[in-house]
Amino acid sequence: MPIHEMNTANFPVDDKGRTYHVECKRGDIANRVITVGDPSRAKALATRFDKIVFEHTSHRGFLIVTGIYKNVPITIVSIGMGLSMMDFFVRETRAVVDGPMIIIRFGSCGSICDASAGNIIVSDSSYGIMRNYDYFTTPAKKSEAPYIITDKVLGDPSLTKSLLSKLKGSMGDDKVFVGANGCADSFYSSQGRLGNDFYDENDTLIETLKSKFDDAVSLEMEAHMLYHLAATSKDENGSPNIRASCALIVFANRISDNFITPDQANNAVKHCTDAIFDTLIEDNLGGAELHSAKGSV
Ligand code: R1P
Ligand code: URA
Repeated sequence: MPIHEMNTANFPVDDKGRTYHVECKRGDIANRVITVGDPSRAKALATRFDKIVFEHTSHRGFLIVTGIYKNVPITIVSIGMGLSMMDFFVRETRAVVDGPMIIIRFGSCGSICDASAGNIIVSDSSYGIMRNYDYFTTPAKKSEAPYIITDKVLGDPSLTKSLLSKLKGSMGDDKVFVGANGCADSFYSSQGRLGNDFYDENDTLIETLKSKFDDAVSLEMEAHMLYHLAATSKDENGSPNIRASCALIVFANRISDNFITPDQANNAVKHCTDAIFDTLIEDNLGGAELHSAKGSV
């Protein structure tokens, strides 16, 4: 449904057609989008634009930067952390963009494979890991598992293939890994971090994930929502109109317990920027006509 036909109860917009949380309106967002968690990562990526055509920070902290790279408009949006923020971002940008969208998440993760701090993991699929809330507070549910683990949802295979090969080209084959990402509803309990302040029952969680998925490589907090919404998106003919992929900088190795330094993190962003931008502009959006942000191209 076009945004001007939506009523406020279903989809609040202001008098200029700006969505309520992300504060984007038609023309602000390109069909090719990079989403990150941290606004400083968004700003570092944006230095690669030849020209910036739109920049806005919403009252809820979403930062949008739309720019031109090699004559093609790309939008970068930093969203903060977690499933709800990804949901706000995907739904509100989708509502103001005409035609197909491709979205690459450039985030950070904990590695549960051989990838070490500063390496990159490309998620060819993602599954959800959610605390089974009732297990902890409803005695009758104590026979259930403490964590709910969903099935995997695939990222877009062609976008993932292109992203993987470009990242290997710039980082080196041995620094880029690929596999299934676990997307958790907590940085702590549902990523298997142990602590004494809460009943979490998560000491075998990482082993459980690895035995359920033999390609389990990483843990973070947004990719499953992105892939789920891409898979359930629909255009006016009922066909999906969002394709997505995901590259994650390893911030922590959860097995060897090392954590990234600020220099390693900045380096990883520098080395990945062209690979991500080039993946986006080389994709022809399924042959669809290009819709430009701010009418630039
Ligand atoms: C947790 O520290 C945050 O880092 C990861 C997680 O998914 C979570 O959002 O990603 P970003 O670096 O993109 O925020
Ligand atoms: N982000 C996460 O969600 N988990 C980690 O361990 C590191 C970054």
